Amino acid sequence: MTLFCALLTLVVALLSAGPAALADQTTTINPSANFGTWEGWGTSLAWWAKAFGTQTVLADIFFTRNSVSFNGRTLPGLGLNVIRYNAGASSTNKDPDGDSMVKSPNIKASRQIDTFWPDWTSTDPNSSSWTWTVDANQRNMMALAIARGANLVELFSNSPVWWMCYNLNPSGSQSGSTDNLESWNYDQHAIYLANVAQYAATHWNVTFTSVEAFNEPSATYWVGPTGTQEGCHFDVSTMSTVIGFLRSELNSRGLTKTIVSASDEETYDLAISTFNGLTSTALSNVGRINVHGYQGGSGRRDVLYSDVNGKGKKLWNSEYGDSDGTGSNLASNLILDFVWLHPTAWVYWQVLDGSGWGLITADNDAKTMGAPSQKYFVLAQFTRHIRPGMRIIDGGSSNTVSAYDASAKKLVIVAVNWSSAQTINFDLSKFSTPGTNGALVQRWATQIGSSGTQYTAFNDTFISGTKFWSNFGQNVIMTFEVQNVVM
Ligand SMILES: *[C@@H]1O[C@H](CO)[C@@H](O)[C@H](O)[C@H]1NC(C)=O
Ligand SMILES: *[C@@H]1O[C@H](CO)[C@@H](O)[C@H](O)[C@H]1NC(C)=O
Ligand SMILES: *[C@@H]1O[C@H](CO)[C@@H](O)[C@H](O)[C@H]1NC(C)=O
Ligand SMILES: CC(=O)N[C@H]1CO[C@H](CO)[C@@H](O)[C@@H]1O
Repeated sequence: MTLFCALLTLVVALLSAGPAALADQTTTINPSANFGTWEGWGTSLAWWAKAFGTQTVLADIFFTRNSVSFNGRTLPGLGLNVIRYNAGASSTNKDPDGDSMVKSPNIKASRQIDTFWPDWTSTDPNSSSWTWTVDANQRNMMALAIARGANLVELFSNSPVWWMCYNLNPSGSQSGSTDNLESWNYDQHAIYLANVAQYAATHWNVTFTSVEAFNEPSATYWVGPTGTQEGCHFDVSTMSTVIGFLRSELNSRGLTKTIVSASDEETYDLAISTFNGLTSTALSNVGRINVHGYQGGSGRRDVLYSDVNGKGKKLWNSEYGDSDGTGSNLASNLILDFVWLHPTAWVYWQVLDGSGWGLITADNDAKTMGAPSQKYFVLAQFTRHIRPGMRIIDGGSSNTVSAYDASAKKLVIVAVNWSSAQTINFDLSKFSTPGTNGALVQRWATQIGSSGTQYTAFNDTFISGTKFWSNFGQNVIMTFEVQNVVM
């Protein structure tokens, strides 16, 4: 770089750095957008519920919005209302041929979920081929969640029961890229899930909203010999066949209102190709598309939304997880979902787990619990305020999401500033009544990072004409509730 260029760069930098750092951002909330009615926030049960399913304090923390005492502090309950119950694939018995399950040497005991159908002799759930006493902890947490208001309950499978698999290993096929469900067991996999759904209705007072037979089925990493979880690859053509069996097995048990969801692919892009690869018959039997959020900041969320919405199907982000305890990845990916994917529900994978993955750090094998991470409070900024029944509207910028509660005339805004501290103005002029001039706007703030403010409430923000504003520190996420707003 020449001296002249360096000087010029310095001058340009000085000129732009000053005003930009002080500049306000204005975002105009657009109430005419309608991205659907919010159905809820959730978590999968599975491993953490197997480990901690008897702990009512955890049910209070995750499934109520109460203030809950936990390890000497008070936590704002997250108010989750969606749960996913994992129908297990593992057991230790011998089947009638004398075969037993092949277990990957790498799978932790906490990730092996007991099956209700350990022996293929009979499909009759009343027969001795079925055992309904296993998996008591996960079932207990499901009951605790429902008693606290969880109202959308999905039954899902990570792998068919081991004896339905070619290699008897519920962690996947030998290569990971081929089907592991034996072709003569397609209907058995459907019978398994339909029987669990029916038994739950008659014996557990649990009505599953939906049943999902696959988990990240196009992935090639469900390798049995090295696997660390239950998992199974399915070709798209196999998915179409199994979906048909599942629909008819549910129907024949009178569960015609229980929808079939599919296909819980790992990424938005795989979800697009699977969605477009299912037969039209299979698609007609699918009531909702589930996708996982592991593509992070990439992938065509917009294309998936338009494909799924174009066929009149609902869309959920049914599994999101990351190892970033600061909440930065969660906030940025969740906002991308609101802006581009438009799911009507959003489900965290494991609320208790190790190394940054859990909202509360925990070891599911040692059965020890630690502290909540900043990520817990970042998620609270959304889940405690954007509630089931609200209409998802347009926050007007890539860092703002917004929802509207027509019956309460309440507007909710969640916004983040990823850069240096600045003021963000929220322009409500597109509402016929943008709140009351001078009225209080309640706000809550959480510092994205390794420490800092955790869902702190403030009463210091007021409407001025058709807008209000707030001063954002760097990487602070805030939620605002504006009353008396009319579209
Ligand atoms: C199982 O037994 C119960 C009564 O104990 C009965 O209502 C139910 O229909 C039976 N299920 C099947 C599949 O036979
Ligand atoms: C069954 O569940 C419903 C809804 O979750 C609940 O209202 C009802 O009280 C439950 N019935 C029993 C007998 O527990
Ligand atoms: C803010 O005001 C509301 C309504 O008056 C009240 O319920 C709430 O406790 C106040 N919050 C704070 C942090 O003062
Ligand atoms: C996402 C967002 O709002 N970013 C803004 C944060 O603040 C800086 C200025 O300090 C703006 O330039 C960014 O656009």
